Amino acid sequence: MKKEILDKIEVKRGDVTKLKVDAIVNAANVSLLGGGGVDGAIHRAAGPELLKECKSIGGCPTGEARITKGYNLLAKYVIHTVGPVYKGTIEDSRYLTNCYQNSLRLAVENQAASIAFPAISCGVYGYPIQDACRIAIDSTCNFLKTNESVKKVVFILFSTEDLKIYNDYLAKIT
Ligand code: AR6
Repeated sequence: MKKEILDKIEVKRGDVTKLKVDAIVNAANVSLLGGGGVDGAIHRAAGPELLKECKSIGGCPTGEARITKGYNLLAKYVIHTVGPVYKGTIEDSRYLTNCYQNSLRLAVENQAASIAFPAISCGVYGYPIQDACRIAIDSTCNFLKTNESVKKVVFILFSTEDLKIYNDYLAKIT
């Protein structure tokens, strides 16, 4: 992968709700009405206005994305995407690829130059982190090849194990 693409990617350990980027991505569900995991953390940190705006959207199909304001978060926007519940079929990877592409597309449309992704589908939804990591990085790199307005993509991982998987994959494609 070209250096100028990889230079836009940052991988780190931490809590996505604490990041000061233009947009953070939420691993939501089709209702967009909140839940556990990173979704719960984002709603708690953003405050009740976020749920109000989400209710007005009326849901989001798997693989698609919707944007709201960030309210009490440091991020200006929250991009809510719905990852697949892992079943071990070919559709899983297609849906997960769509999540990354559609989230990045919304960032571009809203002039968000920096965006942070948690590991979509890798918690409750059971996606194996190794496979999900490859999809996250490959689909992001492909997107960045043709869209220059996104300057920085952060992959924020909750555990050191997940962080290592991302760093190892990045090293492999460098
Ligand atoms: N910052 C960064 N990563 C986090 C954080 C955080 N604050 N909290 C958890 N993670 P999950 P999913 C990691 O389960 O698998 C919700 O109930 C976590 O360790 O949040 O897409 C929704 O409403 C894991 O690696 O999302 C849906 O119903 C990753 O984020 C369902 O869960 C994703 O885990 C979505 O499941």
